[in-house]
Amino acid sequence: MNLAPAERRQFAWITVGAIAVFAALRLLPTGTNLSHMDFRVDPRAGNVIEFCDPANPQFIPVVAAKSPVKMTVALGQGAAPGAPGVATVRLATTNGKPLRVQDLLVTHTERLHLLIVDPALRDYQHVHPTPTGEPGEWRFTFTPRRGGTYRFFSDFTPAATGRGLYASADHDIASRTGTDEGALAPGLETVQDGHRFTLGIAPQPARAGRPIDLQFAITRSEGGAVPLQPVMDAYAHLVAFDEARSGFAHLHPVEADLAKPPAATNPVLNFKLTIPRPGRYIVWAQVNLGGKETFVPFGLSVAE
Ligand SMILES: [Cu+2]
Repeated sequence: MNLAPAERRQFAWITVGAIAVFAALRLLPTGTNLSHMDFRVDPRAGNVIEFCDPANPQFIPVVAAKSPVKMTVALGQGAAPGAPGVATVRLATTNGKPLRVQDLLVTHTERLHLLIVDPALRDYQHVHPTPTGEPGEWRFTFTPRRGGTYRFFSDFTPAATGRGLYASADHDIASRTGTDEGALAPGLETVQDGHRFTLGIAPQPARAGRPIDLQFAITRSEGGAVPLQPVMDAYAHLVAFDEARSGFAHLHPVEADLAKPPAATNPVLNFKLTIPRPGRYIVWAQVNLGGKETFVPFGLSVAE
């Protein structure tokens, strides 16, 4: 590049200007008033939630572990099986500081993920409450499909720590019918909405405390391309609950690169999971099929 002295000066000034703007932006506060100390849990409390390691996803015992964040859920009039109602979530640190928009980082396209499940693990919903403007208050429309004590698990990442954190709260939904078909007992293969969904498990049987490989696959019942599209920055999300709803594991495909979609006619996605206790688990898969959010349950037995 042959520049005249005037052009060269201009070039230098633009460079200096850009560096100054960058430095100034770096000095701006990130917006959060919370520090990592606000999310500290007294280690003497025991059973502290381990921060998650995305390379080795674990089952998180949210209920038993002491969360440094207290969560409550309030339901407005109207939330009944099949009928929508306004639900308000409040999040605050145990020392009383509200968790506002600027206190949470965006993870998987959202700041606050709520995983909601009924006692029978038949109605699983994944919602993203939006801030109301009142510090620490978040709102969403909730339509329970069933009655019973619903459990709401929140999944978020405080800006102060940059690490995933969890909290939970329960809320009763009065059942209109009073009938209960009991626990969900799905297998490892489900046909739903014109698609066949399978979950492969290795090794068989899966064992507590050992890494489990899950292989989630979809085919179209009539053949042809599966209209699989990303949802929340992944081609599929798997969430595993134990029967007691003591916590959950939230898994994302090993194939994390959205620019490399899985095979069109037979998409296969691999997941890794470690479950500490034996028992029966329900794994809910969430996918986007041609713009339609689809949820598919699988049963997973974990041996001693
Ligand atoms: Cu996810």
